[in-house]
Amino acid sequence: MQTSVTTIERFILDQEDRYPEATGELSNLLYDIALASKIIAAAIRRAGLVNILGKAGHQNVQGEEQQKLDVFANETIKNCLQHTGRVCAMGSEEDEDIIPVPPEYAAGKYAVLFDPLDGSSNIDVNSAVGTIFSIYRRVSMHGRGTSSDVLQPGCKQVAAGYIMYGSSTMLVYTTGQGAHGFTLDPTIGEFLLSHPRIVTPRVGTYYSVNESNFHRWDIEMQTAVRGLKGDLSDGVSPKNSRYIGSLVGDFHRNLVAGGIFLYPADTKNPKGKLRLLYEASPMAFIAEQAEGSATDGVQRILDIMPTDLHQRTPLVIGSREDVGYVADTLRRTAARASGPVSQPAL
Ligand code: AHM
Ligand code: MG
Repeated sequence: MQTSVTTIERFILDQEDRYPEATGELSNLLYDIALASKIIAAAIRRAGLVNILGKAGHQNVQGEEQQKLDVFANETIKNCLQHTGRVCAMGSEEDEDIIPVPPEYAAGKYAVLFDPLDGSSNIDVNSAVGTIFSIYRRVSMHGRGTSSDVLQPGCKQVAAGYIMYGSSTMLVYTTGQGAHGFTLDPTIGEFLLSHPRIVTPRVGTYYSVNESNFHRWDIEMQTAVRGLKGDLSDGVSPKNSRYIGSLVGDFHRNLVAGGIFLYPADTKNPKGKLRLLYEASPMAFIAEQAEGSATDGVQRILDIMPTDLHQRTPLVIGSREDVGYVADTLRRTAARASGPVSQPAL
């Protein structure tokens, strides 16, 4: 029987030891999130048994139907964070406005953004869902947090991660020292290090995109996706298609096995569907730490300056060379279309 394991607590502490000036607050904040995720994982596991599945009966700020587990996950994370004195403000996919810590609690030095239960349309069919989080150091000087604390570009994140509630529960996070993965051992209730320093292949096997939107994309994106499938003479070697419709599940598979995930802008979602602050930016931080990359098609995701808590962005993320291929193809196709020969030489 194996007796030497690395718990997430020990791993975070070991990383913190490299910084003599560290106060331990960020480490404790990460444990708080790990605790919240264990509570959510337990609820998801029991979901079919305790009749917690189904619609909560109202819509969230994006006009989408909330599931009961969305509400539960959102409340759980807020309850695990707001009283600790480590957080000044939060932002959630499920809340319209920023959430300053309640006045009865001390305000801390971090702002946390999260999507409490991403891919929740998958809940009723028992497929992978996840929690995504992003942490910034506060920029406001004192008191409860303000929108300036949550509206920061992704390159200012001090930590980010996701928890995938799949066949097992996994937590992947980065503090800028590589991306590391932990698997929850349900028998002891601990996250154990299972994927130290994840490095995603430079060229992936998979492409992941909702291809039912093909006719809604512009010609540039249609050309790039055809290239990923190997339909073009200047394309890449053909990739396999894999798409769950759950960002955490699709991203995680491609991170580990190599691949590219795309959620482009389309005529229905002209700015893309995914949210910059609590979906694209944290995933982009992890991708880059795993030697992958992320773009909106024009600029690096981590350089986008947010103006709105729930702002959306197109997202192309994953293996570095594949993301580069898509960005180049978008550029080249646009240049050809606006040049003297308007017909792309495919
Ligand atoms: P959600 O935050 O409402 O769950 O939506 C985000 C999800 C992502 O997990 C996933 O990548 C995408 O929406 C799938 O969208 P679609 O069903 O349009 O392919
Ligand atoms: Mg979401």
